[in-house]
Amino acid sequence: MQNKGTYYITTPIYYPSSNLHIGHTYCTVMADAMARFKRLQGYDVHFLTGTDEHGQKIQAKADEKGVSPQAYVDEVVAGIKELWKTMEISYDDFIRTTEPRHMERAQKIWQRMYDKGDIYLGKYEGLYCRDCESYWTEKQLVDGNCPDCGRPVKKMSEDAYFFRLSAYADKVLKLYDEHPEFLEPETRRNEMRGFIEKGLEDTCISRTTFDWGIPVPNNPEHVMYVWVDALSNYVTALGGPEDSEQYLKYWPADVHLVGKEIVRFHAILWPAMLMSAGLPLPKKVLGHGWLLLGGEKVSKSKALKGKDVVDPVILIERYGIDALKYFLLREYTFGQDGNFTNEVLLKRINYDLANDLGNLLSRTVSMIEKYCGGAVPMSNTHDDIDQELEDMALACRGKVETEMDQFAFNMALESIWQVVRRANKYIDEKAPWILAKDESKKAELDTVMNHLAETLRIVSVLIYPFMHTSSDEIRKQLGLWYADVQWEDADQFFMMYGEQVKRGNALFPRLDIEKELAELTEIAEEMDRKKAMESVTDPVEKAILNSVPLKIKDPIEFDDFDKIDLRVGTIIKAEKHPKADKLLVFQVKMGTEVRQVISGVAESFTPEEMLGRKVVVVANLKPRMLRGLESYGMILYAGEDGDLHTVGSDAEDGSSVN
Ligand code: ME8
Repeated sequence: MQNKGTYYITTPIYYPSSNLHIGHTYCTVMADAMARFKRLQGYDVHFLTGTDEHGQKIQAKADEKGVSPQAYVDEVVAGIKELWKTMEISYDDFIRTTEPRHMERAQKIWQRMYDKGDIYLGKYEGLYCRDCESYWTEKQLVDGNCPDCGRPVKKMSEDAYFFRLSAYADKVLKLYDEHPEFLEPETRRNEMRGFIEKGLEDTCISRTTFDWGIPVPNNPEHVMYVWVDALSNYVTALGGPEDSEQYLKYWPADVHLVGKEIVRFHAILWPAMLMSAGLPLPKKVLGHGWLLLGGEKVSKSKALKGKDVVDPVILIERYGIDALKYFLLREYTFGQDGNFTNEVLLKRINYDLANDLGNLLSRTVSMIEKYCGGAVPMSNTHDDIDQELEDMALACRGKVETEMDQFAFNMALESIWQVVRRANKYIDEKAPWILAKDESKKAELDTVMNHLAETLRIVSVLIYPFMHTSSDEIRKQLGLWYADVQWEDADQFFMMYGEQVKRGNALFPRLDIEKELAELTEIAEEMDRKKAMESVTDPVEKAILNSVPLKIKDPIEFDDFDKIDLRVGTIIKAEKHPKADKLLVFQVKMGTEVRQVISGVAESFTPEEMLGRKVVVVANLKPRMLRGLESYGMILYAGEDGDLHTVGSDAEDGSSVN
């Protein structure tokens, strides 16, 4: 395979403030699919992801938990790495901003900017959102709150270093003009252009109010603003800014894939920092849209209220990695926001994966086993329908390449699924089960089987970047387990003659959507409750939130209840029943009347323990003989057999209990 050069792709480095959700997974899955696609095409790919571990928010989270910030991030980062491992994310490097390799090199980038004269000491006053680590002006606030996350902002004032961002406004605009491909989609470019044209002010890039950050060179009272620290990761992970093998090989990055809310940092601050530091600029910043839940961004900082599970770990456990990856890549249009619901996920799994792809595989393999003894036959005949399927399958690779060049994952998958659906239709049109009944149609039947096997082989190549586990399974069932996936093989049609197919498990079992939705709703509600609990300190509120309905008997009418006459009484005599070990015999004084009442509580109480106790008696229960002695009523007890308690009252003997 010819080497096509290098390809360096990055995801944002995520905040390890808490576990990641489906939104982070979305971005990483896109980057992974692109990295795998480029590798398959023959590029020398470097795929970087990581974690952005400094800043006040992390420090505050650690304080809340009573652990050091480092211990806090270590634990969350371990979970993030575990998630990527479970999802088989093929990153080449994982950068943590607390690693010395990053911290030292980020200081070098700072120093280069300082030496250029672009960093100076001043005073910062502004409205700060701790959650977004951003300063805002009064005008930018929405209803007095942070325009990004909607949380309250705080007035802050501190000595701070400033970066001469204003000096780079024209240069960044020129970059957009000369290299419009630097920032896509176009809507984001227009937004950023508008933002810059309103006037760029110098930006504050150090903090003194906390110390969980990279010390500023020569003035360790200050730590670097977390965005200057974080953005540097794309260079530091390679060994830059100093010349090093990886840095020279992969920098500048081919693409920084980021969510639309952080395009501002990547398309304004980052190129300005790099220009100042005298370093080459990345080739492209690509802003993707958000996954929404009920119209709102899925996010870590807002407690979620809803019935949809957004925890990727749970979804993967239930439906598998490929189902989730396929869904994320197929359902959403790059650059746009899209609603996430469990229902659309489950429908995609059933319709596209179980019905379309899974069926095509199981029908093909079982028919080859049944009609051809398990070996893929030669294609000896040929008609227009065969040709149409062949043409469509062969044209697909080019379409996928074009669509992937646009990051149109959904369109690439749709193109592949057009082939899958065409192949299923081909089976219905050719009706092999009828051909099989007629000896004279054997050659035609062989052609059908051959075309199906070849089409599936091409599909197995084309889906590899998106869902490699399913690709492997298809190839196993087609008897191709021994052959590596080669991108060029999607351009060949007749490669399968003689391969031994073998039926395996269903690729994607069909789901009972109603049942799954009910279970997911239960899980989501339980998670919501736990999340709400985390922020509640008041014990009463905690108890109310924790309240789980009791399992109780069927409701009764008030009239039914009113028939029961409950009275307070005092036990004035207690003794064992002469003929029954489990029974105690009491004389209970209830106002004017003293009654004999017998209870089966000898395993919980001695007669002495019961003597003198106030109890509540069901006074109008019909009398009953118990081993030769009459009982006139029933005493109420609480608890389980063996651990019973009397139910008392301070009220006078004989009083009614209502
Ligand atoms: O911003 N839909 O980290 P972060 C789609 N540390 N994507 C989403 C999403 C959603 N609802 N929610 C999050 C940071 N994302 C900084 C980045 S980079 C130098 C520093 C994805 O943990 C999306 O890619 O808040 C977004 O940009 C990223 O997670 C933000 O992750």
